[in-house]
Amino acid sequence: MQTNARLSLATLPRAAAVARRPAIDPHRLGVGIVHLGCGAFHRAHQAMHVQRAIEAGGGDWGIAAASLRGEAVPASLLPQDGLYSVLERDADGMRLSINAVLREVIGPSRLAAVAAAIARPATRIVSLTVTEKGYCHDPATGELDEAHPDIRADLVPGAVARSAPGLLVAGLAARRAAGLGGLAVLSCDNLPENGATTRRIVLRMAALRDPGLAAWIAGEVDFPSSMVDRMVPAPTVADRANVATMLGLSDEACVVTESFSQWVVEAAFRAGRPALELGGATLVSDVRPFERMKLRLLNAAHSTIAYLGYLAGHETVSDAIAAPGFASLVGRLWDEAAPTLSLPAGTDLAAYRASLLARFANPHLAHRTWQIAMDGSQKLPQRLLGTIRDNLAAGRPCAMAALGVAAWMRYVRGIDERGQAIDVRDPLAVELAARSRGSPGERADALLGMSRVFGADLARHAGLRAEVSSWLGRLEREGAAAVARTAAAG
Ligand code: CS2
Repeated sequence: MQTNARLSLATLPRAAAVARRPAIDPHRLGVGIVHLGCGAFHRAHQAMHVQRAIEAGGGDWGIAAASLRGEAVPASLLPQDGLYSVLERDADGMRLSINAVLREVIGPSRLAAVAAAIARPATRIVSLTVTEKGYCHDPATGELDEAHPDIRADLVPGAVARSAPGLLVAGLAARRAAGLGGLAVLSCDNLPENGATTRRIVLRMAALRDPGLAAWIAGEVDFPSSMVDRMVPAPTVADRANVATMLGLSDEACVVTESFSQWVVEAAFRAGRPALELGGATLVSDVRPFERMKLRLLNAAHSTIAYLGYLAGHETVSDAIAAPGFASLVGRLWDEAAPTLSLPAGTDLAAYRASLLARFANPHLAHRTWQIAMDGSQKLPQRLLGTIRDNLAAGRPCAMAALGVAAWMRYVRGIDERGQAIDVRDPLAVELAARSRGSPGERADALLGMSRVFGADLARHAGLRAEVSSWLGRLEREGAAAVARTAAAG
C-alpha cells in the first residue's frame, strides 16, 4: 500500500490544493501563549480561533502546547512541525484546514519545560483545556482537593509539577523569581465561572507552597473566564485514513469537528492578547450568562443523551437523538432549565435550542455516547445539579434532570442492559462502583450521599431522592429505550 508522506512545513505546499493553508509564516511566528492540554478539543477550537486572530490581527501569538497525560499527541505533532489538519463535517459539506500555530510541543516527560516557558518574557497568556478532572478540585464546591494524589505529589519540595494547578504555580513562581510581570491564565474548560474557579484553585495551591507567592499572583495575574463550544469527537483511525486520502499526506494529529464554533471570552488580559475578536471570538465583560446557558442546555442534554443513549444501545449522539422520545425528553429538560438562566441580551432561545438539536443530529460527526459519558462525577454538578438545586428551591419541576442523574447512576453500575461490562471512566470510578450495590433506592441513596458530587444538601432532599430512585427503578425494570420513549409524556 502506498504510504503517504507526512504533513509538515516542508510538505505544506502540497496540501494547498485541498486544504485551507494558514495565512501566517510559521517559521517567523513567535510564541506568546503556553497551553496546557493539547488534546483534540484544543486543536479544533482555541488553536483555530488563535490562528484566525493572528491572520487578521498579527502578533507573536504562537502556542507552546503541553500534553500532561500522554506522549501520543506530542509524538503525532513533533514529526509534523506542529502542523495538523482540521476536518469540518456537517450537512453543509466538508472543509479541510491546516493549523500551524503550535510552534512548540511538550510531552509529559518534559513538563519541567512548562514552567520555563511560562517564565519567558514573551509569554503573556497561559491557557488550559485539561477537562473538568484536570483541576484536581472538589466538583461540588470548586475548591482545590488538597488530598488529591497529584496535588500532594506536586507539593513535595523539589518535585517537578505534573498537575495543572501545580504547573501553573510552578510557572508563576518562576516568572516572579525572574522579576517579570504577570499575565493572564485563561481556562477553556466546561466549568462554571472557570476563570474564578481556576484563580481560587491556583491561589490555594500557591498558598500551600508560599503565601508570598499567592499574594503576588492575586495582584499580578488575570483569570478571565471563557465559554467554549465546539463538538469534537475523539479522532479515529478512520478519520486519519479519510484525511490522508483527502490531503495526499498522512496527518497523525488531525481532528474532525463540526463547522460551528463559539468562544466567549472576558476581556481581562493585562499583558495583551491576540485579536481574538477578529478570530471569531466574542469579547465580553461577563461570560456567566453565556456559560450557564451552554452548560445547562447543551452539556446537560449531552450527558443525559450519553447515559440513556449508551444504555439503549446507541453508539453516537446522532443515533440516540433520532430514537423515539429522545428529542422530546431533551426539550422538556430544556424547559426545566430555562427558568434558571439569565439569557445573554438578544438571545433567541427557541433558535438556540433548534440549533442544538441540529448539531446533535449531525450524522457526519460520530460523537460517541461513551466518550461524553466519561467523568460524570466531574460534569453533573454544572450540567444537571445546578438546575435541580435552583428548581427545588423555587418549587419548580426537575423530573428530566433527575432522570439524567438516574441514568448516570445506572451507567456507573458498570453493567449494561445485555449484562456486558461498561468501561466506566471516572476519577471516582472505584467509589461509584462500591456505591452501586443493592436496590435502586439503596443505590440512589448511596450515590446521592457522595457530597463531593452532590453537596450536603441534595442527599437530604426527600423529594429528589424519591424521584431519582423512581427513575432508577424504571431504568432497571423497563430499560433505557422504553423509559426514554415515554419520559417526556409525564
Ligand atoms: C461533551 C463536551 O464530552 C463532553 O462532555 O459534552 O465536550 C461537548 O462536546 C462540548 O462542550 C461542546 O461544546
